[in-house]
Amino acid sequence: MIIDRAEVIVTSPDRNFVTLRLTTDDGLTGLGDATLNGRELSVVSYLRDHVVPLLIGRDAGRIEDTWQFLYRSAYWRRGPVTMAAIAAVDVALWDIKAKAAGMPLYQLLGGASRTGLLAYGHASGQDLPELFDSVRKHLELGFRAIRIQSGVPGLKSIYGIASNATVETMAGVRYDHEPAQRGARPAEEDWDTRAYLRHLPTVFEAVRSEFGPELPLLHDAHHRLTPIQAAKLGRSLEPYDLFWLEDCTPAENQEALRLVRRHTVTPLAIGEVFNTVWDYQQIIREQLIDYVRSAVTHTGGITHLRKILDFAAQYQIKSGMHGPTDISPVGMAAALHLGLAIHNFGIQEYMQHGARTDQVFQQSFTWSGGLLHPGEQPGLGVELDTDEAGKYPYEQAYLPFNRLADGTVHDW
Ligand code: CS2
Ligand code: MG
Repeated sequence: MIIDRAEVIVTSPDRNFVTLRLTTDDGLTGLGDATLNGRELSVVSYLRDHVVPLLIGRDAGRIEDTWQFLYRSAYWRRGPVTMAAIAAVDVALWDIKAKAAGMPLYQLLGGASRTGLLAYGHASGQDLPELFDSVRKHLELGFRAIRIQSGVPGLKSIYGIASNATVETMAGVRYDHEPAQRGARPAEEDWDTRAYLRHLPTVFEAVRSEFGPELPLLHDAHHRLTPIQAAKLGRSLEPYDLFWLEDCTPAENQEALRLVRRHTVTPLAIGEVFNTVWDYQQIIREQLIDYVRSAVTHTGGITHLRKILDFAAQYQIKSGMHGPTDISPVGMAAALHLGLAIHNFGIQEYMQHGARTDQVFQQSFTWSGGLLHPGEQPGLGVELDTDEAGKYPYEQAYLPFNRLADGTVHDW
């Protein structure tokens, strides 16, 4: 199986997506997601200008060798652009190998370790009534775990509140929050940590009294707190028994989590902006997190993320793969196949894509009883309709950024 064609397909049905499609000399195709939100074209160039010329003529069956070749021969290692490009090649090759074997990819990865994948949905609201309404909508959709994001009095617009952006999904339900806004410049948002720290525990108190103690509840602090503020938040949320508190503090300095861990037993999830195992070494070895948040698309593909999760398993740390709308249906399918096969699966994030996106990407995953399953099609189970994709050219879009009241740029 020799790779004799490699295409980088950019489309923007409901948002921008970058997809690599590899075709072998015997006509098998494989897809890989290379979408890096707000910086999509950098990965397109990395693939088109530097990687694609190296793939033509290679043996499609040598996945590990191709991974090592792309990682080591680049000389410049790691980083979001490189690891998204390598991820796309890796997943496309796994798709081809599973198709050649005539089986769904999870079977090639060792078979199913469970009947389906518990997934969480995004409930949000500017205020409690809107939030409660969103929780009820997600329970009606079958979600058995829910992420709670709330507006903060005094702040105009903050991360995660769906009412800020609307796109109709297949099910006609309001589209979850799409952070990247189309336009020539990133939107500026305001932030006040003390107001947030005062307000959030009251939100969880209200949600627990409205929906009871059982429902698994998650929250994303989205990298905005210092370690001691994160410790304080984790402790103040302990009475509400969160499934996890995510990205409580920027984790470039992995040591920062020691301070958080010292003060709270609220489970911690980190890693969606990480790209390699080296970003996790200390926080896994020192048991400073409970969930690995990396997505296949941003962490060097199935080949590399599986190694991170195998490392994490030694410390009883589980997966909590990133699954927002900027992970394409191809990246999502890869996450579902890997998640079904590994033992230390924790939970899967599931934001529904828009109706146009579902036209461009034909998918075979299933959603029932609050569980996702990748389906039984050979390979990933996703096909890309090139003509449909061609209808939606790339549109510049940026993630917002934050400024504090005194004008200081802050983590968004
Ligand atoms: C978020 C993402 O889903 C999440 O947990 O952190 O929505 C994140 O903001 C986007 O993926 C950024 O592109
Ligand atoms: Mg997050």
